[in-house]
Amino acid sequence: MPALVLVGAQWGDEGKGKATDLLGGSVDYVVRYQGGNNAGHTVVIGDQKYALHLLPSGILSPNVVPVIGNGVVIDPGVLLSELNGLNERGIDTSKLLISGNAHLITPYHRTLDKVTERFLGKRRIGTTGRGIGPTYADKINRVGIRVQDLFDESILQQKVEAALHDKNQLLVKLYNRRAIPADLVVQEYLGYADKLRPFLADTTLVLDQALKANKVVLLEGGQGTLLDVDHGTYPFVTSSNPTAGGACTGAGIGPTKIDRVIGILKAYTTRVGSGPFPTELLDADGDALRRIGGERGVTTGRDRRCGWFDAVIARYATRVNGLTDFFLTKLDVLTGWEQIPVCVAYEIDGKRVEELPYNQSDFHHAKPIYENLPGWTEDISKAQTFADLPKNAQAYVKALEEMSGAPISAIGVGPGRTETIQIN
Ligand code: 2SA
Ligand code: GDP
Ligand code: MG
Repeated sequence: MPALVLVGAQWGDEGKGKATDLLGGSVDYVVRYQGGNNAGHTVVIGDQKYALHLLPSGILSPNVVPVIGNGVVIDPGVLLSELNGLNERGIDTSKLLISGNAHLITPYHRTLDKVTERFLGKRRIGTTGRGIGPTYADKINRVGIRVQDLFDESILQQKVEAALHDKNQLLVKLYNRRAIPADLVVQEYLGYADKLRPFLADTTLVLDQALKANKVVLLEGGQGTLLDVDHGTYPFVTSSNPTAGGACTGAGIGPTKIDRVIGILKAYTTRVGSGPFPTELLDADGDALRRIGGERGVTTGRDRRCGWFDAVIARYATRVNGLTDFFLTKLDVLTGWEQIPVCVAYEIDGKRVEELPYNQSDFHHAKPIYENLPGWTEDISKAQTFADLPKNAQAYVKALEEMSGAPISAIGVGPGRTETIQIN
């Protein structure tokens, strides 16, 4: 069986970590293909809760080879402390493979991320402040530092000096900050070389060989479709491609090898950071979704903005990712509402619009058109089959499936591994 992709269908935090963990028993490799430690993926196994940032969620499955692909940006200090944290909890991390082509986040990227956000004031993106945008900017600008550069001191020195040349001018003259000495960065980063060396691999070759040997490769996205730098709500996006196409470039796997693309879809909607959000609720319902759903950033601890389900977004995710199926998550959070509004289309300048507008201003003006679906009050967290769900919950799932353009193959009714209904 070839490769499959798991992608967030909304603005991230749909429950991708849990979904990857769920598939962990039936896959051989789990590859992170973009993003960095801006991501926060929570996995609950029994009474243990794990928050993963840089490591693929598959690292918690003993038979899985976890891979950090070339498309990821790595903060080496964060990576090592995440590995230590897992080792202390008895998780074997020795099988991890890291692409030598992945780019490194350095202290100057973190500083630039924070100062530019401050400088933008009200227009800020609401980034996680982890240096993600500036690191990808350097990559595209061809002044990035890659993992492989750690193993050649003189190359590292030259590259860090070249990268810092303009940045120090910016920091000092525009942002009124101290210059960052290249030597300090080089010394710190050389210190990571020996610790990372055992994990270094030609990951695209390893994955090609695995696929030829009929191994199953799962490509795990961070963030979500609407945070994609090309297909999301630009400029309120992350600086990489979480959508399915990004899985090919970020892991080095050709599209012909992928035969399934699963969209992880929350039964309502959340967003962290700035930017348009048509179904956002700034009332008691929004507060209730946040409280019941535990909607707080896994990386920054920020409250997530909450709103009703938006079928326009789900249809868009089906389109731009070529989704084969959805995992619907957090259905249990909606228990107790008498009526559950679902956004079926937008009203933009007096007109009904069924598809996500490509024009940014139109999206900013989009008003949700709601249909009210009847709610349920029964506890659904013990449901194991679709038939165990109350009739109104079944109807809610069926309605979402019809509106979203792809079948729902699993339903989450709680954060735990076993709190999942598999359909056929
Ligand atoms: P960045 O830091 O440059 O990637 O920020 C750009 C935008 O992308 C959003 N973003 C996220 N949105 C949801 N979840 C993310 N991961 C963490 C989590 C977030 C947290 O799992 O909870 O802890 O705050 C994530 N990472 C990036 C970000 O909010 C900006 O809108
Ligand atoms: P990710 O970034 O997509 O991996 O998602 P996060 O881990 O940031 O946020 C999802 C949260 O929802 C985590 O706390 C999960 O443990 C939790 N979760 C996942 N699926 C379900 C579900 O079906 N029901 C409930 N109640 N919680 C879930
Ligand atoms: Mg998350």
